[in-house]
Amino acid sequence: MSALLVIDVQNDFCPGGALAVPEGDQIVPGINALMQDAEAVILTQDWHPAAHSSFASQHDGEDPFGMIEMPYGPQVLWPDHCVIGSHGSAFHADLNTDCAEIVVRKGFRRDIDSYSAFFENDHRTPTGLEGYLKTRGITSLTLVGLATDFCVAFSAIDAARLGFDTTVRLDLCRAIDLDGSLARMKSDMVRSGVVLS
Ligand code: VGL
Ligand code: ZN
Repeated sequence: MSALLVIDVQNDFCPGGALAVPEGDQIVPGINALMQDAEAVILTQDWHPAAHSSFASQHDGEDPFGMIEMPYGPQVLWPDHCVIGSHGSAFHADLNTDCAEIVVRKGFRRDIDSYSAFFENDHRTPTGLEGYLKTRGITSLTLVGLATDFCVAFSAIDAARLGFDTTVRLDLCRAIDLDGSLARMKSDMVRSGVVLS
């Protein structure tokens, strides 16, 4: 059985949002269409407390898009985004969320970020999605959403490592592309066995 995994199609990642991904909203109609044919639909939602440690605003003298060292490794600092319950954290109004069988929220612990839908940024703390998929007999995943080079790529690489047949539909993703991150993450995905289509 296969599932469509829709990553973080939220207002803050769309034009006008706090961490807007160029053309982030343009993928919504295509994702809605793909949902109609999917055997199962899973949505993820970036979901941060207001004082989340990935926010540059929480670190004196640091600016958004800088890097810091966290106990679990290097971390990009972001503008405040996807604060729990805010308009920015809501799904894009045109996304057909009715199809979703489960919504996985991530990044809700103040001290650790979570790009991947499977593990937080320590690459150890599970979200529970692996168990959900495996107990449902889902073996194959198609990923779409935002952003290609962060949450989509981290999720796809973890999915492939966990043994799922994993495809990323690049036409239904858009990237932040910070310091060459898109090219780097595309090659990391291919190296991990992710099919880019
Ligand atoms: C994301 C940066 C910070 C994403 C989430 O959805 O790709 N990127 N939080
Ligand atoms: Zn985030």
